[in-house]
Amino acid sequence: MADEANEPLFTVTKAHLNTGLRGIPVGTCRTSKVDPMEGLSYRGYPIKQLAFLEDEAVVYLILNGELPTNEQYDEFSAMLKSHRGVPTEVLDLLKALPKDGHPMEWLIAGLVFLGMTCRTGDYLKDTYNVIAKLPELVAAIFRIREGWGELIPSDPKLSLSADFAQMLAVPGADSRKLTKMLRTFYILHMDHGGGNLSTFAGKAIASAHTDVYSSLAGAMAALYGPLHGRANQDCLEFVQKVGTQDPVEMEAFVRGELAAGGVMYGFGHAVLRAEDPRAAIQYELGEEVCPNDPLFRTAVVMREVVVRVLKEMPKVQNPYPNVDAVSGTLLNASGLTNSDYYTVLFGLSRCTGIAAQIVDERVNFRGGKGTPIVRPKYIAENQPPRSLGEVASRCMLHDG
Ligand code: NMX
Ligand code: MLT
Repeated sequence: MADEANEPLFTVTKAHLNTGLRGIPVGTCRTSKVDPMEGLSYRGYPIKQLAFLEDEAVVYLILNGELPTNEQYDEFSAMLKSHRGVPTEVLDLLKALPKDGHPMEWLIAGLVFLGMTCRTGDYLKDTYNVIAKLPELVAAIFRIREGWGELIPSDPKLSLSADFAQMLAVPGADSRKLTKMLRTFYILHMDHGGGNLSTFAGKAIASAHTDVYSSLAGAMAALYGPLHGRANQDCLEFVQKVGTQDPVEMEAFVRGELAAGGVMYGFGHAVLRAEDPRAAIQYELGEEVCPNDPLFRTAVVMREVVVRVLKEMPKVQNPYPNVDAVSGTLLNASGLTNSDYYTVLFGLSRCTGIAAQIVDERVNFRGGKGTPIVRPKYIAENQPPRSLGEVASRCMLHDG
């Protein structure tokens, strides 16, 4: 009988080296799956079926493998509420951070501060802590950094994203619209398989038995990159720069940008090979909440024009919109106009999936032993053996 464990899944050739591990299986993921054509599902539920549920039910699903019954929901929600509350000393530390720092740098710092003050060392308890405390931490980052006045306390009657919206209290925003947008955004961004850069980085850090907070801080540093999470910030700026809803003018602009080596932010993906269902959900939501917003209308035209132009470039494996293509224009239309903060919203949500996967890798996999420390092989190159004489001929030996 064939030994299933030794069945080859993938043959690595030299051509796979230095390609960002693209397509090479390295582990298993139970929380979510990214099918190249169908897109994202959480625990087997396509994201479209989950996008408008209660956010804490989706958090429960990711952590526990099934949507909760009403009773389980109430119990879970109460348990999460008992973990709310960011220590005052963390809020005071945030107040001392340089305002010039990017909000993602504040989030990274905030996670480290939370670790110093709230760490239990138990991966699951620390995961509950992070999920429950992050909305208040991120709301504080906005309010302190933007000088929006006193911090607003958490409201125990509200679920995670509704509470987040009321703690943010974005000046001038339509709070009903913004709450709906933030809830959907929160659910759509929670998890995206095991191999996206921030998740992979967070799990790799945790494989050294580093705690959840520092592992997530490292993961957020990965998310901060413009090719990953920060594309949502750059994407709004890009839609603004496109500046026209005329398809002919737009096409000329797009071609010019690409000829100059520019990137079409919000388009393409390392795994997906069709339009991201999370983008499709957001285009639909935009038609409902901000159909006449000029930037939204521009983004809708880009959905056709950019795809058409990218399809002409054989090297681009996926010319279609990804999760970031339109999220910024919806947030902007709901009153959250400063795109510097969009990646922090992505991080607030993605920490859920990353932490859930860290729990699996640290305490559930390999019969509870956890996965070993991550240590892939790099093949040494251009390193001929050196003789002692060569050292002496190239540098001065110091006296000591
Ligand atoms: N605009 C311009 N060039 C692109 C794009 C794009 N949207 N997508 C891919 N390419 C280029 C890519 O730079 C590469 O060029 P080269 O070989 O000269 O280095 C070539 O096409 C092949 O890339 P792919 O294999 O299709 O994509 P890859 O897996 O390397 O990268 C992304 C995936 C997402 C980094 C890439 O599509 C991209 O840079 N997109 C724009 C940024 C973006 O929207 N990122 C958000 C991703 C989602 N997220 O939230 O993390
Ligand atoms: C995403 O949400 O699309 C990502 O984190 C990027 C990826 O899956 O590689």
